[in-house]
Amino acid sequence: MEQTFIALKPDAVQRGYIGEIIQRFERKGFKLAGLKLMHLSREKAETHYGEHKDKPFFGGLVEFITSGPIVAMAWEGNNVVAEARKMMGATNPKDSAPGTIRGDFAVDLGRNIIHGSDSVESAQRELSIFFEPGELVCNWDRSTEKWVYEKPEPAKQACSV
Ligand code: DAT
Ligand code: MG
Repeated sequence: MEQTFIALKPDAVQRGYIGEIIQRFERKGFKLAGLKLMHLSREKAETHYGEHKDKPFFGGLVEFITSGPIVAMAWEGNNVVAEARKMMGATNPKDSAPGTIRGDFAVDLGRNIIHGSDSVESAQRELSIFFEPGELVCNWDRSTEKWVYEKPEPAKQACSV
């Protein structure tokens, strides 16, 4: 069972969309494995967005992501990394289809309200930046599991962080 890292950026928190966005992941059938409201340090922001450090928008991106509280989350499910990216829509909201999170809630590239890991490897790396060992909750039995999956897997006993 895969895990992904999702962050609701400061614009999502300020605009009051925490509940609505979380609801989309719940309704889909994904399972929550970690959740916290936090103010990201500059150091962690630079590590998280390290792949973009030579891009012209890097400074502004770090400023923005550290400008207010964010909601950091771990979500679990079959193919959740790719599915969450589909639910989020294209990076630039002007290209995000209506019905996607960015398509429905955002207009501007620099205020695109949500982050989601782009691969299983990125998810692992990012989860370990935002969550301390022991903070994720992987081993809880969800009573609806057999209504989400035809062949449900038992809850993970060991978390990835
Ligand atoms: P994503 O967030 O869809 O994974 P990304 O990793 O390419 O997209 O970029 C990270 C964030 O940086 C993105 O959510 C918004 C911002 N960004 C990307 N390209 C940009 C650009 N050309 N100008 C300004 N901000 C940009
Ligand atoms: Mg990215």
